[in-house]
Amino acid sequence: MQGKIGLEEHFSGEDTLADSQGFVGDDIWRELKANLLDVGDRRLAQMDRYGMERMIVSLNAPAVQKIPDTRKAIEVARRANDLLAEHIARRPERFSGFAALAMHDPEAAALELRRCVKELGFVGALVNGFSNVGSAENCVYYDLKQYWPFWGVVEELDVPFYLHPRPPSQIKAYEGHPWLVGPAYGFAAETGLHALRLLGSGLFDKYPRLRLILGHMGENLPFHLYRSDRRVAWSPMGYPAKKNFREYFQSNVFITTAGNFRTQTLIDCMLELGADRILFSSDYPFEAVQEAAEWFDATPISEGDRLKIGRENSRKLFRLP
Ligand code: GRE
Ligand code: ZN
Repeated sequence: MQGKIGLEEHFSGEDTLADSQGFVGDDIWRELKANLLDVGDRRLAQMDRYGMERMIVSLNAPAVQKIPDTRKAIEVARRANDLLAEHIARRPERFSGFAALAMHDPEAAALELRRCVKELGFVGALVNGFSNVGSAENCVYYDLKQYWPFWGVVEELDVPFYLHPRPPSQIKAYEGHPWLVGPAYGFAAETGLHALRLLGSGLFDKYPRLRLILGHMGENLPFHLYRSDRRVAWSPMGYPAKKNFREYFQSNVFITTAGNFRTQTLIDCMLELGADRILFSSDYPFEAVQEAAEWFDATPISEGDRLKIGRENSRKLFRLP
């Protein structure tokens, strides 16, 4: 399929580059590093070759979210956003941007998002999970009440918020099994839990036009929705939200195919959520555009659904040309 749009596609400047190094061996790192730093010919060659018209580009992980010092986090986010804007200005017909945000300070995050949308032309935010505020031990989640005014600004700006993984805060459970911490499992466990915290907090009752995007086919949640809904409905612990998780998934949540190029999983997501809520992505440069595209172009779904997932859902969601 030609004209695909991807929205979990990362870059880095020098500030946060080292954050991606620990996930791979030295041999892979040399190429990954070059791919992260380039928002130009290197990635355009891949996009051209495999029918990807546009990438909505975002900063690598955990980056800003892992910097305990609030002032420094704000500075690093701002520099990353300015650098991304320069990259996009060179090829605006191929690249768009998501804002990096220092969620440590919800007011500053709202201001930076407004600047990125209104002045830099970005189409939303991508944030790498909880923030370490003040120290590496203090892990702050965004369902907390101090974030609600921030979410009000996201709704007002009418742009989606992509909740992207980072390694889990509850690292004790992974002790002795470092291979589990990253994309093998910990990323999804952490991010799925954070998403359920947001949905179950009642945040989306207060701001019903908020849109949340999850990568990697929804961080395991589509597979688990039925059970989560059935059990919170009977929980004696109380459940603060007005609707069940499935209803929020049908009105407020989108998922992407980033890093999860599996037809069986896609079909489950289509059965649970419908083709209108699924968006093609690759997770470049942690994944190859080639693998994402060759799988997606051949996966046995209708051509109408392929067009929606590959392009049209994103075009509408981000008001792209
Ligand atoms: C990602 O962005 O999803 C990612 C990383 C690091 C390793 C693997 C991966 O940031 O998928
Ligand atoms: Zn990613």
